[in-house]
Amino acid sequence: MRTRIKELRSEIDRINRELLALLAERGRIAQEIGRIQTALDLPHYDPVREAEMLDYLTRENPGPFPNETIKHLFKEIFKASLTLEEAEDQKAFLYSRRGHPEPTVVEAGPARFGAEKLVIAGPCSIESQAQMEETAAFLAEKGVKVLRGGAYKPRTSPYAFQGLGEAGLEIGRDAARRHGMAFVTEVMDTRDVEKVAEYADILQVGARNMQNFALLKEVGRARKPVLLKRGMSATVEEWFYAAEYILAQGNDRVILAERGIRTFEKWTRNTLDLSGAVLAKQETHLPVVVDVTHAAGRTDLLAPLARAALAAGVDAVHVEVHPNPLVALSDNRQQLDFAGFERFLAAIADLL
Ligand SMILES: [Mn+2]
Repeated sequence: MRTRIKELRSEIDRINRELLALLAERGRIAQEIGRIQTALDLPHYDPVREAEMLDYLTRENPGPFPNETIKHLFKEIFKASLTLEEAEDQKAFLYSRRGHPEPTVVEAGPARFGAEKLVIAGPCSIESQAQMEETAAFLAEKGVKVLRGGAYKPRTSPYAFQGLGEAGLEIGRDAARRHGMAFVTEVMDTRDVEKVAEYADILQVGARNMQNFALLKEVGRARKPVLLKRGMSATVEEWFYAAEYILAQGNDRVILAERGIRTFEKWTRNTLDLSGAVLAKQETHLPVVVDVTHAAGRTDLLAPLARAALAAGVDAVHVEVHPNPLVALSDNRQQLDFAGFERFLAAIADLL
């Protein structure tokens, strides 16, 4: 009896190998179909075709497996084939590392994103010439190469401080220039892109605008690097597709920024999705920034989160710094004062 089991098992092994060869052949044919569908702009998933296949498979099922089992097994094969077809398309995405293995370096003023570890720092909002001058002088002295500051503020309440607008842009640019820094600031409206690009070295698309496709196309046409923040409820895939909108317009200088996503957690303002940031490094060739200020929303977590992000391989960390956070016109509970920033920098210095 035992020899019989051995014999039958060697039969099973032979059939397994035949099934494997057949699956491989099926996979290659599915890939070929996928390539043609892509060329013709046809969808890969065809529910009618799947229903037809399941129909004849169950009709011609000789047993002993019941039809439900046959359906289940073949549905898995269909799903695996669809994944293969979609993986082929990934190569065509401009953001994808598959078609662009070497990392992209984005230069902005003295900063080289993707080629060196960087810190982006500055106040949430640009409030006055004195505030920006004081902050830029302090940060430049600490070796920070990129100055941030918002002139157009997307505020949850329409009655909250909305930013200084063009006057703020001028203040930010001048402070950065005086101290040899690059200036990054947010643009919220397609009508402002040209104007903001005159002042900024890097255009920021904020989390709330990540799927503002008109804005993405407009900054895609601008001749300035773009810092694209991930939407607070956006999947990693949606974030990459947003980058694709910019890249597809011919602007290849895109920097991705993870800034925390919305979860059920209440002790932090958002939840830092470090796996999303690492995926961005692995799946795309673009530089990746982690914004610890907006991810945590509390100053006591900034250094540990920044350490984790840098150790995980991201290119830069972003942190808000204000000469006097208590009187800041926005985000006043999460910005660092100068002494706090010095401690922050000391805590991450070995990873820069
Ligand atoms: Mn802020």
